[in-house]
Amino acid sequence: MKILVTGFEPWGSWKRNPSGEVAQFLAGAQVKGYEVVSAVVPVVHGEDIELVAAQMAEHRPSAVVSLGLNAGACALNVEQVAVNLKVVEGEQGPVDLPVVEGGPAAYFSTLPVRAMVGRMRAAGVPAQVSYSAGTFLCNHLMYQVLHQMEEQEMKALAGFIHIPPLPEQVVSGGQGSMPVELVREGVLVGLEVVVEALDR
Ligand code: PCA
Repeated sequence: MKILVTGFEPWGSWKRNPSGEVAQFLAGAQVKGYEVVSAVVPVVHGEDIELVAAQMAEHRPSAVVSLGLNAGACALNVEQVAVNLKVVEGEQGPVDLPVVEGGPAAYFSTLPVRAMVGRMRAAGVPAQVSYSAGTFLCNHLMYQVLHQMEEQEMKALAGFIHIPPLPEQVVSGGQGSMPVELVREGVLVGLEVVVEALDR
């Protein structure tokens, strides 16, 4: 029994991406009888879901929990919803495109979002429910994973957690920040709640 935890590679001016670092760190962890497998995903539309879909096919995880950096986050943001919208830079400015042509407007996370936030907070890790995963890669990956699960009638749970920058990254544009140890602890507590939901 496995849980797939994904994070992203550094991109643009972000020379470190704590989401990928935490995903990597958690590889091999045991959460109440489930083994964590992890993947670090490139910040490229298309390559993100390609890699995660391959990991899903290989490991057949019971849950997919994806992590991503949000420069504006001051707490772990457990995402409630992924929308069928990606905003890309065109020659004349931003362009709105669907993540999946003809797909539903949105998918709700199938993780126990509110319970995860409650348990993270009880463990002393700042956390909140978030109602927007943005319109970039993180929302894109969350939407695609949920879409594939729906299309392929997979029983697995899936969702997304946005994490704040590292304390050292506040100078490079971060608003909030969180030490990586605290992020790991919060994500682990969140995974415990996910596993409890699976076993129910
Ligand atoms: N955060 C970006 C993409 C990669 C990452 O870690 C996002 O929020 O879309």
